[in-house]
Amino acid sequence: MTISVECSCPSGYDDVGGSCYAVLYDGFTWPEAKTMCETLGGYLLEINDGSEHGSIKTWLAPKRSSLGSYVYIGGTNVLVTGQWMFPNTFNTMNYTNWAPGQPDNADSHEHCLSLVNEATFAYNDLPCTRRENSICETE
Ligand SMILES: [Ca+2]
Ligand SMILES: [Ca+2]
Repeated sequence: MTISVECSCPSGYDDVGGSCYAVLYDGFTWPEAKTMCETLGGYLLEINDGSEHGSIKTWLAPKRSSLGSYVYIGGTNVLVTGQWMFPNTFNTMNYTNWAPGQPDNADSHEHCLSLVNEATFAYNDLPCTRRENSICETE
């Protein structure tokens, strides 16, 4: 008897309802994480809508104890101040889900996007130079 398993995601990525996601646990700065995702054939996670955010929350829930306080995803306003866009496509982020009080651009120094490691996985702007885990996405 032969069982063939069709796996649509590259090695290291989880198949989450047809999308492919991977956590990098290496403590990269945001630019380093962006480069590493590209090296792994993907890009920093772009949450395109509430449905995708929901999938991400479900996928991350059992990983919370190993994630740290924040996890970097694709999103920056470093190119145009106040305008959040995806770094891979430069498209404006139409869907956002900010944590209460965010984005606060603390010390006028927060231009990179993260998810807060709590049940809602809401958004927080962080300095791009912190070392955090991060999430890659690929087709
Ligand atoms: Ca996406
Ligand atoms: Ca912030």
